[in-house]
Amino acid sequence: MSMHAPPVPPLAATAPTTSDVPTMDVDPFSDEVLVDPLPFHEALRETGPLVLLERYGIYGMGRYEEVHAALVDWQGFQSAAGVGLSNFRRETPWRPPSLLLETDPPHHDAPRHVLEPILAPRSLRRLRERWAAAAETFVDELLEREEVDAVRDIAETFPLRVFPDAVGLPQEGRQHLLPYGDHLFNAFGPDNHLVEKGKARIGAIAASVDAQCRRDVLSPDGFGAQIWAAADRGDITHAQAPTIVRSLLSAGVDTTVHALGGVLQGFLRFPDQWQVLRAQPSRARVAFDEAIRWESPVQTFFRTATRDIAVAGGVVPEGEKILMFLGSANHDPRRWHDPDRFDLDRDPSGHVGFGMGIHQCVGQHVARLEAESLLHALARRVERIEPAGEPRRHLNNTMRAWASMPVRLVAA
Ligand code: OVM
Repeated sequence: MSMHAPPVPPLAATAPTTSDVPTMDVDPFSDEVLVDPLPFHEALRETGPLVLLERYGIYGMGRYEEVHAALVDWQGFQSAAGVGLSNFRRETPWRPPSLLLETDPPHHDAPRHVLEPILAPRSLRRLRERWAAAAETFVDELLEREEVDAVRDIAETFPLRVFPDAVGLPQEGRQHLLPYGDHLFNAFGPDNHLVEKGKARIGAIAASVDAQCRRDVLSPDGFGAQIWAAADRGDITHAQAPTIVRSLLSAGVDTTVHALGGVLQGFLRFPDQWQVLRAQPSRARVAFDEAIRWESPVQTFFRTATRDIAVAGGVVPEGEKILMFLGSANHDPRRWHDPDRFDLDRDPSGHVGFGMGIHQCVGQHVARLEAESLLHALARRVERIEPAGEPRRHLNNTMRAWASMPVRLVAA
C-alpha cells in the first residue's frame, strides 16, 4: 500500500452486520427442548424480537408481532426455498416440493385456488351429518371400555375413520399415512436422530402415499377426485393433480391427530374446562381453536429472506433462513393474557397455529369439523375425563405431539 493511500473505511459502518442481533446457542431441536419447549420459548422472546441461533446459523423469532409480520410478508419471506432448515437454493429436497406449502406466487396461486373451494365450509356441509353419526358410534365403542389411550384410541382413530374416506382413498396403504407425516414433519428440521430413524422406511412409505394420489385409485366423490376434475377443467395441469392430492395426505392427518391429542390434554390439565364444554357443547369449535393456540401442534416453520430485511432493529440478510416459532408466538404474554392456560372463555382468534397470510392452513375447516364432531359427541356423553397414567410425549422436529395419554372416560 502506498504511503499516501486513503485510510480504509471502517467495514462495520457500511457492510451489513449481524452485530446488533443477539445470539443463542441452544439447539431448538434437541430432545430437551422438544420435550418441553416453553422455557426455551420464553428465553427466546426475552433475548429479543430477532435472534441468531448459532447452532444452525439461522435467525429465529418467537414474539407474536414479528412472527405474524413475517407470516403475512410473503414477498420478503419466501417459501419456495423450503419451509424447513434445508435451503432448496443449495440443497435438493428429499421429495418433490409441495405445490402449496413450498411455493410462492404466482406458482402458488392456481393450486391454492383449486383446493380452497374443495375444502371450504360450504363444501363440507355434506360431511356434517355423516361425521356426527360416525362420532356417536365411536363414542359408544369408547364407553364400552374402562380405560383408553386418548392418543392411540381417540386422537389417531377418529380422524383415520373419517378423513381418508372423505379424500376417497383406497383401503390399501392407509397405515402409511401417519408414519409418512411423522417423517415429513421431522424432515423440516435438522438431520438429527429423529430424521435418521425414519430413513430406512421412508422410501417404501412415500411410494405408497404417492400411489394413493393416482386418479384410478381414488373414489369418484372425494376431495381427491375433485382435484383431478379441476385438472380436466384446466385450472391446474394433470401433472400437478397428484402432488396436490399428496398435500392432503401430508398436511391432513398427523396435524389433526396431534391437535386432537392437544385438546384432550387441555381438558385433562384443566378439568373445569370440560365442565364448561359439557354445559355448552356448541363451544366445541372454540375449544379446538384454543387448543391449536395452546398446544400449537405445528410448532415451527421456516422462511427464506428474499432481500436484506430489517426486523425490529436487526437485519435478516438475503438468502438466509428464518425460523418462526408459532407455538412461542401463541404463548407470547405481549399478546395473550395468562397464555399457558387452556381457557374456553378467551377469544383465540388471531393465533398463528394455522399460520397466517396466503399460506394459512387451507384444511382448517376440515380439521375443525373433525374436532367438532368428536368433541360434541364426547361432551354430551362423558361426564369426566380422568387421567389413568402418566402421558408420554412423542418427539418430532416440527410437531408437538403425544405418544400416549391413558384416560378413564366416566359416562354421563
Ligand atoms: C404439503 C404440506 C406438507 C406438510 C405440511 C403442510 C402444514 C403442507 O405437502 O403441502 O402444511
